[in-house]
Amino acid sequence: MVIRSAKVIITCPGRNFVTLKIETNQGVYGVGDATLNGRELAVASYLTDHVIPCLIGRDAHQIEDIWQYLYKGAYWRRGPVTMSAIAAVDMALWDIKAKVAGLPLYQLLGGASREAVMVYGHANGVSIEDTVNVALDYKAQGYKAIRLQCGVPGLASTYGVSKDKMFYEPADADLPTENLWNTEAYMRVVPDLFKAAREALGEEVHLLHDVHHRLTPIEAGRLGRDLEPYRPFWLEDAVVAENQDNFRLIRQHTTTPLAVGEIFNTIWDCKELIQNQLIDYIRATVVHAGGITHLRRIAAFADIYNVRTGCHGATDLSPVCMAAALHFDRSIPNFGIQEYMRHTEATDEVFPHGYYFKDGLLYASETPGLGVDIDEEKAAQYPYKRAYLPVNRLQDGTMFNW
Ligand code: EZ4
Ligand code: CO
Repeated sequence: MVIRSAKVIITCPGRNFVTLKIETNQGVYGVGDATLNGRELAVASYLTDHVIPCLIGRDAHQIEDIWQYLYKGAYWRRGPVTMSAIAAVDMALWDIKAKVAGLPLYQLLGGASREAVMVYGHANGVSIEDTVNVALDYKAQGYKAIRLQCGVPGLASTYGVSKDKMFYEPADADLPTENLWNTEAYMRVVPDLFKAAREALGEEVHLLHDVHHRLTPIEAGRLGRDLEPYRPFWLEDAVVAENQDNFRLIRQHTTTPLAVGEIFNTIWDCKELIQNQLIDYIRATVVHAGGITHLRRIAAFADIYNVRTGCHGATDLSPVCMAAALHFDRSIPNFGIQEYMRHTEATDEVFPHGYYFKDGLLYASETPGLGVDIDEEKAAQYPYKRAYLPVNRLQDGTMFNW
């Protein structure tokens, strides 16, 4: 079975998505997510101009060899653009293989280690009270885990806090929005938020928080320690991670579990973090970390160091990536939790899928393949619209860590 053709489909049903569709000479096709938030067209070009010509005529079953060929053969390794493009090819080929086998993908990855996967939803509001009220709604909907973010007193806007309670889209403008940041005010409000949330929500539900890389290691150590009485499930992206030793410093000061990795592309971004047991959850995800093939390698490495997975699952991860993530999550032994943000109705219509949410869990599709498709006619109704993530500055104007 050889690859006959492949194309890139760009659509914007509320936000931009880039999707690769690979067709074989036997009529079977597969889809892969290639969306890189705010840099979508770079991956589209990488695929169309540089990868697709090398795929035509190859054996669609040789997933591992094609992965190695695209990674090692390019000479220029790693990076988000390259690894998202490789991921899209990898997802589409796994989709094809599972369709040919007549099995849902998790069956080819070793079968189910669990029936369904625990997800966390996003509760955010301008004030502590707002956020706690949204979290109570999530709890009433059956969520077992909830991420809490609230506005910082004195700051006009904060990344990670949306204006819309139902749908949250951080890539909000044609040119980047600029947010101002105040570490002291932030460090005061988050423990108060967790205290109020524990009191309102009780002991059972897991509570999470995302720092979005806005602290220094010693500040993160302090925040982790201040949150300990409320037993957070994790503290995410407490600091930037280019210097993996940052996490050693945090570890010395707190037992709050640490999660990082939504912007990681390969195992090399987290090798020291994992082998030195400096983190508890690795957040790398299918589309940005080289596809199912490479994410399985990361997870297998993490497993021997007691690190569990917590795949990124914000709205910029398309339903194609979410479908792939759920088969992966369902199969591996060291699954921890899966992030889940609802897509808009228009997105769900462009990407019909079989996975579904029930009682705080997501269930992978049981149809052969990934169990997700792209409706090309509907996709064509939503042309690409440039959109960027915001940038962050200290109040004196300095460009900050994040
Ligand atoms: O900043 O998806 O945990 N989730 C997040 C998201 C990310 C965006 C980046 O594309 O941090 O809001
Ligand atoms: Co995050």
